[in-house]
Amino acid sequence: MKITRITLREIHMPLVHFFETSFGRTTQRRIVLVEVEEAGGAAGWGEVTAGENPFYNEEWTESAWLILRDYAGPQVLGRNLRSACEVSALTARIRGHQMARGGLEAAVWDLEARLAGLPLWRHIGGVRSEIACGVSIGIQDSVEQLLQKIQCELEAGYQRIKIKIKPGWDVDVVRAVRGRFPDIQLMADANSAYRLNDAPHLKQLDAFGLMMIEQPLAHDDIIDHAKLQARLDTPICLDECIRSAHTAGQAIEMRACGIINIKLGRVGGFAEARRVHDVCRERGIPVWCGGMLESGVGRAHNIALSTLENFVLPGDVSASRRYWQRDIIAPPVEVTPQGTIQASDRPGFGYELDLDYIRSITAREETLR
Ligand code: OSB
Ligand code: MG
Repeated sequence: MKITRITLREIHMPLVHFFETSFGRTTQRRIVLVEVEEAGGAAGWGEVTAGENPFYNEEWTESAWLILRDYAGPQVLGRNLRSACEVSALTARIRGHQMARGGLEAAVWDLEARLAGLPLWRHIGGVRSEIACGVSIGIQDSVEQLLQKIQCELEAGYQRIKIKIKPGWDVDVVRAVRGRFPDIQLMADANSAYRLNDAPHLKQLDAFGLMMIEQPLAHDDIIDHAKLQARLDTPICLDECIRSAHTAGQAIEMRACGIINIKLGRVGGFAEARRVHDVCRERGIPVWCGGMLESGVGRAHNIALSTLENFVLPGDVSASRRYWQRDIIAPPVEVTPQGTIQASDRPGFGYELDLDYIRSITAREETLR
């Protein structure tokens, strides 16, 4: 597999509804897509999951573009790869920037699956053709609006509800949701909005039977999460803190969490995501697949990842229509009335690219040869 061309595209896609977390509100995505081509003319596609601003982690659209163009791309271009497994090592000299590196890596996995004539999910070692889906619901303008949204998503079939919390939108909101929906699988994601001092406040959440509380403390602080977990009955799920199989192993050893959210981009691609998955499986830690408001390309990759054995909890992988009026893949990702997504049996990530639409929303494009 000789990589002869890498094309970067930045596309702009307005969200159907704004998405608000403790670190801010997003209304329009600026997404970097990576297309890799090999000598025989076959192509693979990946998506960089970085946000528009360096607020979730240190990466953003602009940093990803430069890392891909000036560092990660040149390391892979012209190489004769024996396997997609090599990509991560080729760019390992770059400190951090896993999302940029991961977008390129995922594109090569897609390409390799296509060349092998296999669906990506089988190519990475997936064990199920149907995945369980939950939704992540952002901070709303009112509690009533949030309750209405939850009602809608439950009617659509989604198996679990995640709500975003932050100081001032937490205990009372969770109480209201539990009051209205006593039996649903419910969890809360704080995106690092609290400090260890807030432990007594967060302890109140133990009363509501949450499946987990996701990343309550700082994005890079495993030790304080361990201290907090010792004081909470509710399992902590780490998101931002888990950047590699190594950090996952450390978090588990420190008892900083009972559950781990694996995001393909955050850990730098499929090879590392599988290693995180394996570490968690060996230590009895269940995992699920997180989302970053992906377009169809990243969404399709998340579906593939979710078919690995230890993805035993519903993930934040949901239908295209929750995000986009029109997705860049055809058909769009749809969810069954049972709240599942069927993995495609077509080669590669399993969907057609809507190239005309992609062209029409491309803000910049650059090809490395
Ligand atoms: O913490 O999981 C998160 C979106 C952007 C940044 C961080 C997160 C999220 C989500 C959205 O929760 C998940 C999705 O629906 O894609
Ligand atoms: Mg999260």
